[in-house]
Amino acid sequence: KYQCAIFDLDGVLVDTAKYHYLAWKELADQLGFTFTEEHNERLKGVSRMDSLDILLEVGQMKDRFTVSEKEEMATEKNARYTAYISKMDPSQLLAGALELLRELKQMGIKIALGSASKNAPMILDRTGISSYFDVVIDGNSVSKAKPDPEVFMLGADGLNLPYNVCIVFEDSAAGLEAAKSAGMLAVGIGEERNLTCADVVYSSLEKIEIDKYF
Ligand code: B16
Ligand code: MG
Repeated sequence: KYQCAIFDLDGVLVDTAKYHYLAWKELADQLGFTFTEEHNERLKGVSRMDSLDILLEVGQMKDRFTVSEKEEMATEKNARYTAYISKMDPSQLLAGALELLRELKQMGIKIALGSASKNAPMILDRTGISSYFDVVIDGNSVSKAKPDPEVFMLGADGLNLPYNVCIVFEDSAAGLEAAKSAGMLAVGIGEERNLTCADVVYSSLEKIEIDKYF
């Protein structure tokens, strides 16, 4: 049986992809090209600066800007994004998230966050779930992005637990790959066809048979 649950944030506990999309789309609009929700799929689980590179590639503007211009664009995007997430509340938790966190807590299972987002603390706070986490690893604490396993390894290390007693809940292919290379059980949340490297896939957190794992 497993002793620790490590959660990705965007796409697993909350749906912030829509806010990332709106904020990136405004930048694309300013630059004069179309950025669709389908393009936005490519940004899931990817760091802020890597997301900007993908966006500029979509607009065929990849090599047109200096590093400091790109930093400025990312800062503006983040200001728009944080304006959206500062208005979030607990009703925006995804189906089954709160119930699962509660049950795990009651069972004495350790809970960690393993997110690429530098805004994770604000999102946890606004949705009222900060207190469930024994350790929070986010974009502020990692040096290597998913699919590198660093983010999940730091979570287990922070709890003094071996990697093979940890389960990772993830909605991105890069995150599942990261979980596998850390030697953890990789549980995909979403559509099976997008998450082929998962050990098992559930369509939502509500569907997880908790007694099977803990
Ligand atoms: P920020 P996760 C990721 O969070 C998002 O999926 C991704 O779209 C975003 O670019 C990244 O965080 C960085 O976010 O700009 O807030 O630092 O899925 O790893 O929880
Ligand atoms: Mg995610």
